[in-house]
Amino acid sequence: MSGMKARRKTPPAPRSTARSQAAFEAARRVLAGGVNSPVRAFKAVGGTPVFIARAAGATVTDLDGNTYIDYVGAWGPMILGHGDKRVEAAAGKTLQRGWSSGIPTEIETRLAERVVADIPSIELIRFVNSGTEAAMSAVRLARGFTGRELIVKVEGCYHGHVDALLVRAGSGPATFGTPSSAGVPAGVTASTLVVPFNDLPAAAAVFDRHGPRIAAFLVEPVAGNMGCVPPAEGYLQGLRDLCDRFGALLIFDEVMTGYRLGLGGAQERYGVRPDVTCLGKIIGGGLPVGAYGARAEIMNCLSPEGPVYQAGTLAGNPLAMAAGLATVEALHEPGVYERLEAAGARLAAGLQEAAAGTGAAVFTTRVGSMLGLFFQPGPVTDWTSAARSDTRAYARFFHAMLERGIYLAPSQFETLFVSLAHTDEQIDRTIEAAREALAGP
Ligand code: KE4
Repeated sequence: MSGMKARRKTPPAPRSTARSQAAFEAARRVLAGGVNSPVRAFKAVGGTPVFIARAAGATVTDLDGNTYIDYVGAWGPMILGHGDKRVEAAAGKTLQRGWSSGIPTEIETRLAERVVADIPSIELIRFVNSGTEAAMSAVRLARGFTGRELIVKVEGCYHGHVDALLVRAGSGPATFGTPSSAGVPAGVTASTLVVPFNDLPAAAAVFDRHGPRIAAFLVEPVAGNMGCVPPAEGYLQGLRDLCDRFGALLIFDEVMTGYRLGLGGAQERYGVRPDVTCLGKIIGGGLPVGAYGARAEIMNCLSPEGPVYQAGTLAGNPLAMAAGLATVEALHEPGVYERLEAAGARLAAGLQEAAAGTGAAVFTTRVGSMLGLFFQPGPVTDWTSAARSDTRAYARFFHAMLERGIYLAPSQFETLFVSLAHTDEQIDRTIEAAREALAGP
């Protein structure tokens, strides 16, 4: 790739989006904002969202027949690529046998056995229906287990739309969170403290001040919701040490990193064991799922064994379990994570070269097959630095890439995901498109 000159720009062929436009208008008449999750509405990048007709391998195709190389991958779950036949077969078998009973099924045990064997810190697990539920339940469990009230979270980390975790950091290194959403009473976030990512002194300060009252420190071990921001050297171990010193639980939100960064997730990659792990996304193979797990001493506090309540009509749903188990089993095949690493590295190197070749101020980050693309010189180490990104430049880039058949996250503050289905040719096509897009009109 090195030394590739920016080829003469070939303006992208005109792309019809009439059917997506009509679909969005219809959706807006009956769905709040026309979507079932805000980021999908393209508000952060402008324009009208495309509606997908089908997805296969590394691509998605919209209602107007435009096909895109997809780097959203359902926000992480589709690590095998779309339409994986192993997952389809497993889900199909479950559909034939009956896919929802509210009565225990062995498929729940099978997936739990896999996760317990793979994730170093988990002895017992509980499945729920989303990452939000996993984080919400993990926080309740930590408070129930420790008998303490305060939760520390990291500014810029996202753990789903849990009232107590929808908090904006105030100014200063360690502040009590103020609600970042309407409808969340101040009292609900009054027990949530917020510190910057990758700032051990700030974390130590909050423990020095409130340590005996802190139930848990909750963090994404690799931040994926401010863009992709890796932990600084020693940061995760430092949090581990602080939690040990003050008797608080360390909760890793691995909803995104679990099975993304390896069979043992970020905790295996960085060699730091949390007390509680949240999971989601990949373990459902693209169907609704979440989970949280810990050593038995903690999990046995959960109802029906213990006093901490949590429940769910569709928790452990056999269809989601089957899709998740097929996905996780496929990830055990030899060489899988080496392929993901190589694909991620190829894309990151190509994007860096494309930016350098056009003089665009783009700072890229990568951990495995998770990539960040910040429109600024960098470095990006936390939310404050991430927020300096030129979101208008990102929006222009997003649309320029969309016109060239590349579907990126419709927000600067998301992570790009490479799957096992992305070929070198598709990655190189993405890099070429980026070169043209960054070169500007
Ligand atoms: P869900 O409730 O959306 O399944 O999971 C919440 C969640 C928890 N923890 C982490 C680290 C997460 O990344 C998420 C959800 N991720 C976002 C994308 N950054 C989901 C996309 C969306 O909200 O539409």
